[in-house]
Amino acid sequence: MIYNEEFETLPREVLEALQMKRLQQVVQKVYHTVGFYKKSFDEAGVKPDDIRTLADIERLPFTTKQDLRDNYPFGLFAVPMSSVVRLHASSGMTGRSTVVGYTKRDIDTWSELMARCFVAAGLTKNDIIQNAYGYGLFTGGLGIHYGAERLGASVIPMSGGNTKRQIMLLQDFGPTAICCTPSYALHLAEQGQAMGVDMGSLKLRVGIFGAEPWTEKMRQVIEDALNVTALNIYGLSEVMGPGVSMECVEERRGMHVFEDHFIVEVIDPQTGKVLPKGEQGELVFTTITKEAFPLIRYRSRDISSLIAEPCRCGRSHIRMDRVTGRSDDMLIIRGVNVFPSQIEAVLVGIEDVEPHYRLIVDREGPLDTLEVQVEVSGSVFSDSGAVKVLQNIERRIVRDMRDYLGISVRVKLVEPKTLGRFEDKASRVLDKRQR
Ligand code: DLL
Repeated sequence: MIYNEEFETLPREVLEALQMKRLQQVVQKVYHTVGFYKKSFDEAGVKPDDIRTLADIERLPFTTKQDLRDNYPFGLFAVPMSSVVRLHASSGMTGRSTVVGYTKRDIDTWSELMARCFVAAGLTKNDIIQNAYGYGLFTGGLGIHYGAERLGASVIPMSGGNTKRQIMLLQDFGPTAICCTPSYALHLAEQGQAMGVDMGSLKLRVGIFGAEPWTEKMRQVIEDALNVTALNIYGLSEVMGPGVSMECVEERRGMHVFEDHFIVEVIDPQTGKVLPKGEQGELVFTTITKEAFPLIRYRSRDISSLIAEPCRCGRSHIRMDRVTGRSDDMLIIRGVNVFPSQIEAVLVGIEDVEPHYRLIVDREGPLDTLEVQVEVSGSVFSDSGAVKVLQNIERRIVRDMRDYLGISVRVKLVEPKTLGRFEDKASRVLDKRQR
């Protein structure tokens, strides 16, 4: 089944002609309405009229996360705030997070693309969908919610966490589909088992998992534990949120990028050169229909490759392979994106904490864990009430990480000069997770 048969199966030449027309429109629009783009196009020596073929997209400069931060909060919006009906933001402290806006039509498009995802997963209006992505500034909760409503399915707006209640609703309301991060799906399976619930005999038949990298092996484990068909969904707030691309249940190999709304390229992250289809590199997205927050050649930092062969599901849209990693140091801890620099910014704001730290990322059962090892100043240890002071510092770090970054951490305070020092580029992160 295909939600929007007309647009999802357009013959490639027709699709590319549509992309071309929409690209020209968006390039004109941003050049004339967003100061940042006028400047960056001028610096690159390219005018909107120079974009005459799809290949000309390569002449346009990239946009980076740093550009978004530099224009925080609304500097890249292409419409007045009176036309913006929704804001979302990535995790992070004020000034570091990225803020995205949507017009009514943008929300409408997003809802349709999410509805396409559900239909690609084999769902219909007769399904009951438990949405365990977080509601709030994160795009997961509301993005999924609006799409499920557009489809006409029954949504359980459960949001993240509260595992016992999730399991109770899985039993009592009988959802046929669940949406959450893959690691949370594993956690649910384990907790359910521990509560004596037969997780394989629930009504669930489909799981839609994304927001963090996962593997074929994890797919197998989740499918066995929950007795579902597990499908991969991809998206990023900057480009829209969940629903930029989605696996089809027929093939389950690669996620169809909704190319009537986005142009996807893969580049060499070092040189910025566009790579031929099939080669691994960094995904770059251009939005061609967004009104409030159009993005030109946005460097996602996600590493993947494109699959150009036609898919047997009938969709003509190109597929992207699983995201295998990132070309920067962003960590994804239980679905929350965080940069080590953000953790550092929190640490340096705390008295008696030195800027020498290590981050140990691991996985306990299905859940990501993050241990922050950090040096405290020598004076603390000579203090007669050292134990109490140390406890307070530890508590403060845990609280600030939760409040500012939305992550829960374990803290290990160590004496000055006990963590190694770096002569070259510091590598403060030890990621022990096996993807
Ligand atoms: O994670 C949007 C989303 C919500 C996608 C729910 C899917 C389901 P951000 O918080 O902006 O948005 O994080 C985007 O998460 O650049 C990838 O690094 C990672 N990511 C998202 N989906 C996948 C996936 C949402 N299926 C960042 N596989 C992206 C691997 C993913 N990584």
